[in-house]
Amino acid sequence: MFDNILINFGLNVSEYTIRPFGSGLINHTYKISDVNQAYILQQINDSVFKHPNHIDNNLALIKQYLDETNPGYLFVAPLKSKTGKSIIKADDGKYYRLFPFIEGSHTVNFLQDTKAAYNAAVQFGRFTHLLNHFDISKLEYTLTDFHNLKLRFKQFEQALQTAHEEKLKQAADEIKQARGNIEILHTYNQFTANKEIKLRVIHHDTKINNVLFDDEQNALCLVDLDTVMPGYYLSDVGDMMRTYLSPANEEEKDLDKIVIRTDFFRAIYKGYMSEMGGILTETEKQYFIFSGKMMIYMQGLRFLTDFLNNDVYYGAQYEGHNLIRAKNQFKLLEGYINAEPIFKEIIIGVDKELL
Ligand code: GN1
Ligand code: MG
Repeated sequence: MFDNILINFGLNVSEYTIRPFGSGLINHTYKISDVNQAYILQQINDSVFKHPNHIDNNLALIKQYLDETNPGYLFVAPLKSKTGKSIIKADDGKYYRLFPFIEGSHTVNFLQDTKAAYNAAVQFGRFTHLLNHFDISKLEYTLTDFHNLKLRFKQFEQALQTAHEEKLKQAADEIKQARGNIEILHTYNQFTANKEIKLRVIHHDTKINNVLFDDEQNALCLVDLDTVMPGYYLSDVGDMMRTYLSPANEEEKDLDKIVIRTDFFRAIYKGYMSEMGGILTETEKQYFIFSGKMMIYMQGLRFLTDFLNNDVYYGAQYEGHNLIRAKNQFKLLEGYINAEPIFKEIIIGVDKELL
């Protein structure tokens, strides 16, 4: 099925084995390997990313900038085909890219210790740091309004209008929680109106499995770069909070397993600030803790909305999957809010240490 694509990249089809790879929800990813080399082949989900060439333009511009300004930086951009294209429309009408597989790397789905969390936070901070002087007006928005909480809330309200009655009943508690936390949306509206909060080059999907690690838990590089575009740093920090603090992830059904590990908050703060502390404005820094609330709440809303919309976006592996995911995220949100006083103390402590 992938023969023509591989031929386009000059690979000898008969020598390669192909198997599904990773655990992303949106794109389809495969590892292609022969005895000597390996690649990552990815089909872009073009019902989500309507303009795959926008992704390509962004990555090419950023790659060029980083190569010029920071030659040693590992930025895993798609490879070019024999005809010089880094995105190929295959016979099935879908768009594909080929990436080099980074030897000696692996991804993790669960964080066991704070070293990896710290290293990942440094990597995400470094990325935005290195692109601090990059002209963001050159970048396309690969997904418009991707982390626009106002829009996500509106989509939730629309889903309430169209959802089946039975689903509304099943999700009654979560709908209540979504409404009960509306103050998060108000704070979001406040900071987006504040001119001191800058748009920066942001990754927008800082889940731990979007970082490649070596065997010593050093973060080698970032992957899943399709949502690299202008945004608020709160998106990146907030999604780290969402995915690093709890030992159980968004798929966990046993809500008792969702707890907040405050030492991981410390690792994220310390790691991210080691790169971005000198760059963020004082006003931006004031929203550091808020970032987690914003992203956990947004993800809870997105899963809940998708449940109400019959799983059209995320899909579902079992009945009620997206409702369970929403429950999970609201439980995480509750834990996060309860831990806020501790987070404040941690920030004061780390700031003193860094003085
Ligand atoms: C999606 O594709 P993946 O799994 O890396 C989603 C993120 C969500 C995440 C939840 C383009 O990311 O925004 O946080 O699922 N990406 C898109 O697991 O919607
Ligand atoms: Mg991913």
